[in-house]
Amino acid sequence: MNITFRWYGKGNDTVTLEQVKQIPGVKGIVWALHEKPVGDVWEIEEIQKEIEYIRSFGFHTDVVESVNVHESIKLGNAEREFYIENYKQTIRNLAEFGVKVICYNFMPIFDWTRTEMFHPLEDGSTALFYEKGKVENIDPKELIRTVTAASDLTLPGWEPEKLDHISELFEAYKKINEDLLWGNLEFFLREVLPVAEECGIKLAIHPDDPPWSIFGLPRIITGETSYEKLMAISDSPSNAFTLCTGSMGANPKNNMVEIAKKYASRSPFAHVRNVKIYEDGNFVETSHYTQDGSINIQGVIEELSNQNYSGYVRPDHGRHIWGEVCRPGYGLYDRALGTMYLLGLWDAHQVNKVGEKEWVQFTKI
Ligand code: DNO
Repeated sequence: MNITFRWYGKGNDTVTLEQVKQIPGVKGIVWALHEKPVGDVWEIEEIQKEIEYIRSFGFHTDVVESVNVHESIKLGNAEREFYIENYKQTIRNLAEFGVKVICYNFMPIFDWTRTEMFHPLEDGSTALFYEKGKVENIDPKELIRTVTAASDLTLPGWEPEKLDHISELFEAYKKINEDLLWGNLEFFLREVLPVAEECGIKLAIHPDDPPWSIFGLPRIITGETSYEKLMAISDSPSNAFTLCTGSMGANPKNNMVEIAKKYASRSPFAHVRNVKIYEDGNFVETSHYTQDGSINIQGVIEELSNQNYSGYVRPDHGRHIWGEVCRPGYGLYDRALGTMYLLGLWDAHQVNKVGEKEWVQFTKI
């Protein structure tokens, strides 16, 4: 387990790399060029600048989250060829700097979706909240305004410019059902996977968050069946998954321990976080601690440890605690606590597995 921490860039994050450096066990920074418009090529000089800064703290830069996919590719329209070529060039440019994993998603229009960014929890902290009934009734434009108003910083997937094209996009997606979206994903993968493979990069698709259709838009990366379908598209080692316990696990039918058991070997990257799911389908994000939510985080880490998982793992969204003012879900404190929980679970399981004597040697390596 190679522990990483997501960071949004200098001037675009309330957390500094000096602070991240003090969280035990963090080896790498999960990064992206967040200022780049979706679909533009990430140029060598821009990548180099970001990477050099992160590496100057002794962190690796193996994982990028995300290189977002332009809507034309998801819609399969005439412009997709252009954007696919750009995507390929970005992959090649990232490979120049030794990037190993690119996380991406294939959600139409909206990325992660919540109705409240700072929902009060019983312990006095706040967290991201999803109210099913609200999403069923709210005007999507209103939701974009609510989400983007929550922070002055860029929120990936929630670019305010989206508002300018939202009606056109909804109109275009009227023609796209799940099957067609799968077809467009397949087209994209057939184009980019050979390039990724040649570059030694894994393209790790992120599950839809939440893993069900919203606003009548199709969502297709929702559970085990989606993984089976993805594997049927291509057996390239670059055709990979991002295992996200909180996204896929928001549907209680998805047993994340079983999913980790089956698909961790196809997942070079894992997001580990907890959510508390209510009977009405609402959910709230909690601390990473298993007992605080509905997802068996302990079981997931034990499963990864069983497999001696060597992929990249990051704590994911946390609560906003101790008065921290930060971007929604991405404060320092709760993700630092989450990191320690994940490492604790891992170490405890590993020690049981190999025995105290070997463990001591193992940690020395
Ligand atoms: C939200 C994140 C997502 C994720 C993308 C991956 O906090 O989990 O924005 O990065 O969906 O492409």
